[in-house]
Amino acid sequence: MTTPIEQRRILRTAIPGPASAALHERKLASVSAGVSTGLPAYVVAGQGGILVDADGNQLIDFGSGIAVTSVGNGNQRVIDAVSKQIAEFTHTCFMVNPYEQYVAVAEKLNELTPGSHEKRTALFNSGAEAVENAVKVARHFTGKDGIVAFDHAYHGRTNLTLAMTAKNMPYKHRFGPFASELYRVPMAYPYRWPGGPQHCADEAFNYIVDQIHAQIGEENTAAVIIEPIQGEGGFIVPPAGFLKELAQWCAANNILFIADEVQSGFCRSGDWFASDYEGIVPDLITTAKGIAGGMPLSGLTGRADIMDTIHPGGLGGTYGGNPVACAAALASIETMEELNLAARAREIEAILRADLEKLAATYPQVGEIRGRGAMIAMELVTDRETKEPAAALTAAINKACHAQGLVTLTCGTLGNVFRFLPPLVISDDLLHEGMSILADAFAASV
Ligand code: PLZ
Repeated sequence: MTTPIEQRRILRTAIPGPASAALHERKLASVSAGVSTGLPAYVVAGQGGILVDADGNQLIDFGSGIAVTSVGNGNQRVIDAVSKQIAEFTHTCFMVNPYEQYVAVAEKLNELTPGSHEKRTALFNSGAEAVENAVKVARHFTGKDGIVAFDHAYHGRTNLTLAMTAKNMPYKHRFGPFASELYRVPMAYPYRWPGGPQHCADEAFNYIVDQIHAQIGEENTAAVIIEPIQGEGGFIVPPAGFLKELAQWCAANNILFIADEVQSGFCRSGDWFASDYEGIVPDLITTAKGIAGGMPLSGLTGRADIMDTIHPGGLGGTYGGNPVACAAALASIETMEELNLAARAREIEAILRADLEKLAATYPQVGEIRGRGAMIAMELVTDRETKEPAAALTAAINKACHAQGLVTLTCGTLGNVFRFLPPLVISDDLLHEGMSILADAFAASV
């Protein structure tokens, strides 16, 4: 057993404290300036909803390392599984000598992802790598080139996925040229849809399919890729029915529908996958982040007829489906099943929403509260009429939360969305305390 970390916030020094500041000096002298840190309090331990820093401060975690540690840091089942696996063997390369753990994760993904059809899975290391492989598979299977992505999309930082990611700063700026045959269409974003939220689903759908027809041609379009709830782009939830209509149109036009569930998957949104809530069955689905309790692992799961058209050796990589990461995934998935973390995500939503509604009733800067499960956000504006994005206010609140030992994250193409991604095992007490810190931070920043 690891030493239990009391699930409460403790502030011993300023955040960051002197030990973190010293480490940060070393970071600045050794790590590329291109790799920045949101809150430079250096972590030495973590469990459940708490991160401990180098100065002994205990921080409340509302970020889960960007939606990764859904089962919590220090999850005993993950620790045991990983320790056992490390003692047995750490690596063979599945393409050289296979092992059961990889197969077991593939079986689980095939079982849990939407749809009861025959499926196949391939495992990789990062979300971006899963998305890259989704594009490779879609092009190979359809014999077509065009890939359609959305405004506010985030699919990764590799060259091909950057072509799909919508935001220039900091991701794309001066890193091009990017991969070709990637096209962008507007996102069905109810809060900012010009014709108003009630017309967003239909107008967006009609506009998008017209654009694909006119600019690419259905016969040249391999796939449409979408995050069922957009993550980095601002936790944008498309209007009810939009995803279903789009998926049906894709099917009718021999275009694959790819759901990027790297951020929204694995109980985060209150279901196993955000696609489940909308009742959509993607042809291909990408997963990562929450799948393996913090170990690097990602998956591409899809219709067997699509995934099995690839020639032997066409998919792979040295580390993809590493046995230690697979052991962590199996333990994480078991934890999610046993604790019913999808239901817990919905409870977290209820707690967070109640407090966010209070903020919205007090501050006109809260433009919209949205999201599902433990993937909730508020979009901040300077004025509810003009909806002018309040990026500076968002950054100020974030900074004020950090100073009080609450690890928070922002997002949004315009930097004006404040998001909540706590571990799904966090206690109610920590959620309430975090929300009261947020309320103080809001009051001090407006
Ligand atoms: N698809 C939907 O959210 C990763 C990125 C953080 P990787 N999002 C966090 C950052 O600034 O780099 C993400 C995602 C969706 C793909 C990815 C990419 O996953 O594991 O970071 O490659």
